[in-house]
Amino acid sequence: MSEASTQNPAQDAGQERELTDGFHLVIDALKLNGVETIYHVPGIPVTDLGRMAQAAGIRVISFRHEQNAGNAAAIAGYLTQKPGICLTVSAPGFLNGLTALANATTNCFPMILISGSSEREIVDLQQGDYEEMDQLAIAKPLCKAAFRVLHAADIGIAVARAIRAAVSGRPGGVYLDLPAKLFSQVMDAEKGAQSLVKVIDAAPAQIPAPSAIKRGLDVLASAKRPLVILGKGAAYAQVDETIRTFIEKSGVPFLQMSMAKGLLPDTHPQSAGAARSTVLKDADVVMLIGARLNWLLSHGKGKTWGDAPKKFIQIDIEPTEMDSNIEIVAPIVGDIGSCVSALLAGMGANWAKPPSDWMDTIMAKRDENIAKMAPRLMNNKSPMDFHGALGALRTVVKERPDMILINEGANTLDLARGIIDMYQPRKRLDVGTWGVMGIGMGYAVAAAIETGKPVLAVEGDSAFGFSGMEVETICRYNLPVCIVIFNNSGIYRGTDVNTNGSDPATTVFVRDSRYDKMMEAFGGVGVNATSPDELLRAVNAAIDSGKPTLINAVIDPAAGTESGRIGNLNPQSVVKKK
Ligand code: ADP
Ligand code: TPW
Ligand code: MG
Repeated sequence: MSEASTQNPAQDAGQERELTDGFHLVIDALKLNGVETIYHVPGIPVTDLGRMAQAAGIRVISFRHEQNAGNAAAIAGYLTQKPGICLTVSAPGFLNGLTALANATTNCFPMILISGSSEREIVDLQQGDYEEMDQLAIAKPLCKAAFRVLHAADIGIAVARAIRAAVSGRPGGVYLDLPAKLFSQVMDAEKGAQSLVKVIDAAPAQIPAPSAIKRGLDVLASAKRPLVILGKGAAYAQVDETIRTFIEKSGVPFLQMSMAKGLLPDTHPQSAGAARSTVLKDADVVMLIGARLNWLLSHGKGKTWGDAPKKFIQIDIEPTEMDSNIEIVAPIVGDIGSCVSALLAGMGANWAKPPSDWMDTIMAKRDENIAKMAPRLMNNKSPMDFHGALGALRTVVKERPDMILINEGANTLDLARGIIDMYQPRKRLDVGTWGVMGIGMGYAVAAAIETGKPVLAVEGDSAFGFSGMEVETICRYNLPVCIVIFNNSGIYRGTDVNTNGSDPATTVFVRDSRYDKMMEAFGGVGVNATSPDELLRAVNAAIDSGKPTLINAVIDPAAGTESGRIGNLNPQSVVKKK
C-alpha cells in the first residue's frame, strides 16, 4: 500500500475507493466546461486552488490587484463569449474584484467572480472571523446572478448555473461564493465525477418573431434618411459577416459606437463616423443593433438628435431594453445573429437602397470634416499635442489592423476614439458604459493572452495610474504589450494652480515625470518620446520586438480640455464667494 492510500479512509475500510475534494471538483468542473484561463490574486482560502489549477493545466495569471484581475476576466468574456474567470480571496480581495464584476455586468460582458469566503457559522453570527463578510449579500445587487455552494456535491451544478447565467440572454457578471470549508470537503471520487455538469448550449439562439422582423423592415423601407447604429453588443455577437452583408445590402449609412468601431472598417464607404452630428440630427429612421439609448447616445432625445421626427427600430436580446428611454416603434427581440439573418432573408432581392441625396449629404460632410482634421494630425510639435501624437498612432493602427487597441483617459480617450480608425472587429477596448478609469492594464493582459495578438494601450497619465502596477505582471508573463502614456502631467491638463496655499492643485501630477522608468524596473523596455516621429518609431519597434514596452509620450500640459468631450456632464459652480 502506498503512503497516500493509508490516509484514505475509504481504502482503509477495504473499499478501495478513491476520494476527491472541493479543490479538485472546482477545477474539474471548470475544465469540463472548457475554462482555459483564470485571472487571480492568491491568498487564504484559494492559494492552493490557484496552484492546483495551474498544475492541472489551466493557465493561471496572477495579478497585483484583484480589480485588474477582474477587468481581465471581464474583457476575456467579451472577446471569447465564454465567461472570464476571476478568482479572489475573501472580503477585501472580493471587494476589489467586485468593481470589475459590476463593470462587466453594466457592459454586458460575461464573467464569473469566484471568491473564497469565511465560515458561514461565524459570519452569520458576526463573531469576527478572519476576513469576515457576507459576500453573497453584497454581490447580489451588483451582478446578474449570485450563488453560494455549501456542499462539495453541489459544485458541479453551481458552476453550470454560473456559466449559463453569465452567457445566456444579456450577458453579465456572476458571483460564485465558495466558503473555505468547502475546499477540503471530501467525497467519493466517482460520485464527484458524476456530479459534474457540462453545460450544453450555454447561450441558446433566441429567434425573433417573424411579425417583429416584418415590422422592422416596413419601418426601415419607409425611411428617406435611415441610419444604423452598431453597438458593442453587435461586436460581441461575432456575426461579423452577417452584419456586413446586411449593411451593404441595405445601403444604409452606419455609425459605430466606441467598442463597435472596426466591426466594419471605419473607412467603409457607408461609414458616417466622421459625420456623426449630421446623421444623428437629420436621420428619420434609426436602427439600433446591440447599442443602448443611454447617456452615450444622449438617451435618444434632445439637441443631439435635432428636431426632425424619428422612428427607432431596436435589435436587442433583452426585451426590457425596449422603450427604456424613448418609444421604440419596431422592437426586435432576439440574438443579433438570428435577427440580422431574418432581416436579410426578409429583404428579398429587390430591396430599394435609401435615396442617394441622403448618402451624398453624409459623404460631403464626412469629407469636409476629414479634410479639416488632416493637417492637425500631421503636426510634429514638441512637446506634442494630442493631435500630433494621435496622428502617429493612427498610422501604426492602419498598418497593423489586427493589433488590439486599449484606450482610457479623458482627452486621451475622446480624441483617440475620433482620430484612430479601426479596421477589424473587437480590436478596440475601452472605458465602456461607465467611462471607468482603471481598465487599462487588466484589459491589456487579457487581450494579449486571449488573442495572442500585439496590444497597444493608449493611456492618459491619470488613467494609467489606476492599474499601473500591473506593468510588473506584463513583464512577468512577457506579454507583447506596448503602453503609451499621454503624459500631460494631470487629469485633463497639467496647468491647474491651487488658489489657496502651497499644496499642488487637485488635478495635477508631478511635472516631467518618467513613467518609462517603471517599465525598466521590471526588465521591460522604457522609452521617452518627445515628438510624433519619436513616438511612431518607438511604437513600431515595440510591436516588432514583442517586448513589454512603456513609452512616456510627453504632451503639452496645456493641450487638453476639462472632461475631454463630455464637459457638458460636468457640473461647475457658478457662485462666486465673496
Ligand atoms: P454601446 O455602449 O456600444 O452602445 P451597449 O453596451 O449600450 O453598447 O449595448 C449593448 C447591447 O447589446 C445590450 O443592450 C445587450 O443586451 C445587447 N446584446 C449583447 N449581446 C447580444 C446578442 N448576442 N444579441 C442581441 N443583443 C445583444
Ligand atoms: C474609477 C473620473 C474621468 S477621466 C479621468 C478621471 C480621473 C482621468 C483623466 O486624465 P487622464 O487623461 O487620464 O490623464 P487626459 O488625457 O484628459 O489628461 N475614477 C474612476 N473613473 C472615472 N471616470 C473617474 C475617476 C475621471
Ligand atoms: Mg492626463
